[in-house]
Amino acid sequence: MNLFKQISLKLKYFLGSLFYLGYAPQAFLYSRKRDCIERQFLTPPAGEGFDSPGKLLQAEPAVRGAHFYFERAELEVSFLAPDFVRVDWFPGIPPVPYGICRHDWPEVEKALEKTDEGWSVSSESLKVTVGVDGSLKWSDSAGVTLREELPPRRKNEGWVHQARLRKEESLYGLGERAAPLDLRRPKDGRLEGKYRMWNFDAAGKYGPGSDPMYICIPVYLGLHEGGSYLVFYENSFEAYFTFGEMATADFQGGGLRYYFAAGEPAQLLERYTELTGRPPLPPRWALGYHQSHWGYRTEQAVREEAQGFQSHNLPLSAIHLDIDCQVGFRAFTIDPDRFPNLGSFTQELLAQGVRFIAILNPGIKYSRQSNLFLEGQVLGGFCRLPNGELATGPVWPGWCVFPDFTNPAVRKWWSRQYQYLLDVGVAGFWHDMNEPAAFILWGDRSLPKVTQHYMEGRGGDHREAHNVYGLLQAQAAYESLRNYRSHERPFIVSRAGWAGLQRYAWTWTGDIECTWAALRQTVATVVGLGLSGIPYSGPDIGGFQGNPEAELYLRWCQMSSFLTFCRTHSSNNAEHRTPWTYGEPYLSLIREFLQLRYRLMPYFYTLAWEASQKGYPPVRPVFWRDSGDGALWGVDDAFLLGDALLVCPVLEPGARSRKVTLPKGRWYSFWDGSVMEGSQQVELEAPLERIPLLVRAGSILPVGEGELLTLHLYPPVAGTCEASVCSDAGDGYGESRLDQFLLARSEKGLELSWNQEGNYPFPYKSVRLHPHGIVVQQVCADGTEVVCQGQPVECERFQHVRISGEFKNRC
Ligand code: NBV
Repeated sequence: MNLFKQISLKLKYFLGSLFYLGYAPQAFLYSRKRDCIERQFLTPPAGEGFDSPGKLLQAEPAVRGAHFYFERAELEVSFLAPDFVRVDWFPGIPPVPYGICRHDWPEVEKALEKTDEGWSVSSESLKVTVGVDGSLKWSDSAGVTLREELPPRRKNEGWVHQARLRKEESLYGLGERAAPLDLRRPKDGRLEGKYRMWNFDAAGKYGPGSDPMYICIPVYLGLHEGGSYLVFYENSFEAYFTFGEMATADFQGGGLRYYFAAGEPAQLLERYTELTGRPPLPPRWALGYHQSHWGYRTEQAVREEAQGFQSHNLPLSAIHLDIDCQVGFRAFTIDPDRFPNLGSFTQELLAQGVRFIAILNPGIKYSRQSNLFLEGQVLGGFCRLPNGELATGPVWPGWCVFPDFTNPAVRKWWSRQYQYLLDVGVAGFWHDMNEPAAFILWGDRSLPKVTQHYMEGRGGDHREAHNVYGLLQAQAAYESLRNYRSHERPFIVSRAGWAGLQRYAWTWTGDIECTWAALRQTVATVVGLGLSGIPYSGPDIGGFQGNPEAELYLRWCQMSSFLTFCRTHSSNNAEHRTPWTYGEPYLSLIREFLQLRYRLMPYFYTLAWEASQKGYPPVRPVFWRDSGDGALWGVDDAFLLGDALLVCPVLEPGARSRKVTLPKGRWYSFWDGSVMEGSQQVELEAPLERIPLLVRAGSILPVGEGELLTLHLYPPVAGTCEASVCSDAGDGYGESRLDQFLLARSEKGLELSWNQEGNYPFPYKSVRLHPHGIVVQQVCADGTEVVCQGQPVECERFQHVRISGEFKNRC
């Protein structure tokens, strides 16, 4: 970097810091006030609690399971499905069901029996044994114990719940975490993961080890030699989770209601998202590349950015506008002086295939000059303190008030605010600072814990409402977009959230630092979010604060090309960063990966459709389909994209090769078709221009280029495999189609059959088949020989294709 650039960057950083300093007096006053209010109103917790539920007195059958009466507590076990159970311990206030989507579950056949240990309630696939002391044991239909829970303890107004863990057991999830994927082994394999449940603004910069983060969800998946299970606590209060010898969940308030599911990871996600909601199919463009920077101040700056993508021949689907496009950083504003023709400008961008996304913070400027403030006041829609005062806190516009999204009338009012930006062509919204965050000099970066909330009418305070705040803001936005622009699918990105956020929004992993360690962290964070039900996420490519060296940015782009949310973003005091910032050879290398992402769009889109049907995250842990292979449980430097692709990003500076732990089966290199046998660790080349990308034998990978769809056929080691391609108009709620392909391997070659469902017309003019691992001799489509020169074979439409040839690799 030349001297001039270095000086100007330092200056930018310095000015940026001064900018923050401007908020220091308000942050000071706020921190003091928050402490004072909490001292005044945060009463010592009522209720004494108890160390155990006492002895079991009575058990009786209930419609869905059984009811148990203990000396000091009651327990209800309800089967929602044969492999899915809800457990309720009383006393404790029942949760407002913000996380829950499904309430009507069909009745399940179950039996209540007295046993030597106590009582058991069982379905065809799961048995829960309730001990006379209140301990619970979960076992599968083969009698294998999946989990042993200790009698819960009531601590003041909350509960402490503990389960024994096996030595080898690994745990995943808890929403967004800057920890290794296996949350039980954060350091050197030692068993000591500690995690807080309290959505938290990392405020500009975080790295591996930071805890908590913006999205905390009390859900985790356990994996051990006996099988796998999932536990979700429906409790939004602040909590502390410890994963050591035991798994401990320590809730500061609320009832102890949790759900237990047993099965393979895929089945667990299916159940969990049946309960908390499936992610709707996003608009197809959202799976493209997004460009963002905190610093696009004018229409011209945005126009130039979009032109940069055109002139560098780079694909671009959306540009995100940060707070500097607003008037005084106020929500729902875009400065008309700097964006004088917003309506025509968004159309100009759209004509180039680029969507305009606008940022939005929940804090409303506390000012009688603000209509939003006056309206919200009339509605009585802002959060208040126990003394009746408005809860105010400093954020970007200065002193702000905060809408109480736990009030349906407030959500409705908030929903209406999006309308005019939708009318001028804003395509989607980016919710920031919605933990909610306030500026502080010390203490908690949010509202006082005693802040009052409506909680759908039953009342409550911020200790309970904090973690669902971002979720409910996202709900208001989603409903707004469904309502005001009903022919298009909503696109919302939310920094904070809770269980069920997937129903409304995507997320990004916040203000991650610009380091190689941060790049590595992204894999575990994104995969962990997926296992917590949130399938659409990605990092600020290159990191938020600071300026990555060219190689780091390139490696970050290469990895993110395979994540669901692919967006470069950077802070206002970092250098403006785009794929061409570093010149050649980086620009060409990044272009290649972004173009590959767009070619893989039929695959991405089909995975998104699958997520909407089953809740499977497109980005998956390497153990997803091989959960019995302990060698994969700790792998968090690679991930699966769907079932077909194993993505192995390069996470170290200067590395030109890397180790890859292969799941069982056979694997093809995407780049050169070379073959590797699975269940081993291999060292693969990773020159600057490539990261190892492998395809599982037994995959059909759809690749689209304009009107041509290429099906890459990777023969199964034996037998058959299948894949689908989902197509529709790419947005809206019209017709769709599913093309299902079945590939069978025999001694003589391959047979491919094509089954079509749905009324949307097939969007490709021709189909090309590209078989791998076989020297093709003859191809017949529906009984007629097809001319084939070389490997790829052009076909029009067919029902059945026979590919005869010699396999390069025997079974
Ligand atoms: O709006 C400014 C930033 C935004 O660029 C970033 O992505 C958010 O995570 N925002 C945080 C607020 C300020 C952070 C220091």
